[in-house]
Amino acid sequence: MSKLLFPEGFLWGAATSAYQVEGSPSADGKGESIWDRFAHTPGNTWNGENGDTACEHYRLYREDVGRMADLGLNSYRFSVSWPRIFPAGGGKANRKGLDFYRNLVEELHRHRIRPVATLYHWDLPQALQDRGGWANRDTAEYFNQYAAFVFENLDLPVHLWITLNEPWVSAFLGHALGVHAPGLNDFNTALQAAHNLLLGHGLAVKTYRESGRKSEPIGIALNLTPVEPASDSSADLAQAVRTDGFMNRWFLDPIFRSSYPRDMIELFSRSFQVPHSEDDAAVIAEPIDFLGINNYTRIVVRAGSSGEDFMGSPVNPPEKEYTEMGWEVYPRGIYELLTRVHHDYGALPLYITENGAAFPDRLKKDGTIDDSRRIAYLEGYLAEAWNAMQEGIPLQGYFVWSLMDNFEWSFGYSKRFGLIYIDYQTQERYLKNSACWYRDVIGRNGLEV
Ligand code: IFM
Repeated sequence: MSKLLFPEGFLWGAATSAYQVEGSPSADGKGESIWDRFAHTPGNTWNGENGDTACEHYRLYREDVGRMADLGLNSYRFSVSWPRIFPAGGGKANRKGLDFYRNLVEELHRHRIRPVATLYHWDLPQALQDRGGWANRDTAEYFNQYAAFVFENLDLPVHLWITLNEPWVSAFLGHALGVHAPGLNDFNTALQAAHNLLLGHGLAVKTYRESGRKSEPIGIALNLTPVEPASDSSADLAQAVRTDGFMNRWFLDPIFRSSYPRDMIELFSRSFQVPHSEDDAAVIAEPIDFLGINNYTRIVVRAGSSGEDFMGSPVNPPEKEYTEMGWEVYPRGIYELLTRVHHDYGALPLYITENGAAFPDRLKKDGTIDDSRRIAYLEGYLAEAWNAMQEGIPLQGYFVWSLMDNFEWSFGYSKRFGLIYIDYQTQERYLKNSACWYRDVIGRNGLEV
C-alpha cells in the first residue's frame, strides 16, 4: 500500500449550487429565475420536477454546515443566487437575500470551513431573460453590477471568488440545444450568449480589481473535457481538434490568450455570426488568480458528416465503466487536463472545482448506503490529480460534486451525485460510505492506495 500525501493547506471541499439545493424559491423577496420558469414548464424536466424544495438548504443550512464539519471539510463551494439579491436582475437590491449568504458564510467561519463563492451558477433573473437574457449584451453589465454589490456588501471574507460556473453549459445547453434554461435552440444566439457571459466575467474581475477593496483570489470555473479521436484516421484526428476547440478552447483561449481560437473562428464563421470586438477581448482576458476545472469524463469522438461538424459523433468505447449519467469513468483525464492547462495556458494556481459521479444509490433499512463505485471513482481521480502534482502542477484544492444529492437540472432528482443521501420525502440526510471514506482521506491528508 502506498500513501499519496497532499500538501499542507490543500483545500478539501465539496460543492453545491443555489438552485440545486436551496429550495424556498420566493422566500424573503427572491425573484423568479430562468430555472424556476424552465422547470415549471411542462416537458422540460424528468417527471416535471423542479427546485422548489430541493434539499431545503435555505432552511437547513446550519445543520448542513454541521455535517460538513463532521466530515472534516475545510472548504465549501456554494453559489449565490442572483435573483435573491436582485429579484428583478438590477435596480434595488434585496438585503434579505444577501443576509442568507452572510449567515451561511458566518456559519462556515464558525466551523473553520473556507467559503468559496460562485456568483453565477445558471439562475439568471427571469426579468433579464425577458429582455433577451445572455444574448443581450446589457446582461453582462447587469452581472457586473450584481457582482460589485456582492463584493462590496458581503462583509465577511470568502476564500475564493468564482465569477461563472461552466459558461459553456449556460450558453450551449441553454441556447443551442434547449435542454437547459432558457430552452432556446439557436446556435447564433448561443455564440452571442457565450460571448456576453465571458464579457460579464471580465467586467466583474475588472470591477473587483479596480475597487481594490478585497484581495481574495478571483477566477472562473470551466467545464473541461479531454477529447480523443475514436481511431487514428485523419478524419477522426481532425474531428477531435474541432470538438476540443468547441468544448475547451472556445473558453480557455479568450480568457488566457485574448482571442477565440483561430481555427474555430474560421469554422464557425462559415455558418454563423461570431461575435468580435478587440475591446471586449481585452476585458475578457482580464487576468485571473486561478482557474477552476470541473471534470467528470472524457469525450471519444468519431468524425461527423463533414469537416464543418464541430461536435462529431461521440462514441462509448466498449468495456469501460460508465456512471448513471452515461459518462465514462476516466480518471487519467484529470491528469491530462491539469498538465495541459498548465503547459498551454500558464502557471496559475488550479483547483478542481467539481468532480464526482452519479450512481443508483440505495438507502438500506439500517440507514447506510454502500456506494463503493463512487469511492473507487473519487479515489481514481484524486490519485491522478496527485500524479499531476508530482510533476509540479500547482493544484491547490479539490471539491467533490456534490456535498449532497440534489436537483440535477433536466434530470430532476433522478441522479444522485452526493456524498450525503437525501430522502426527499422527509429531508433526512444520511452519510453514504463515500462520505466516511472522504472524511478519512481528509483526516490523513491523502490517499492510501
Ligand atoms: O450538477 C451539475 C452542476 O450543476 C454543474 N456541473 C456538473 C454537475 C453534474 O451534472
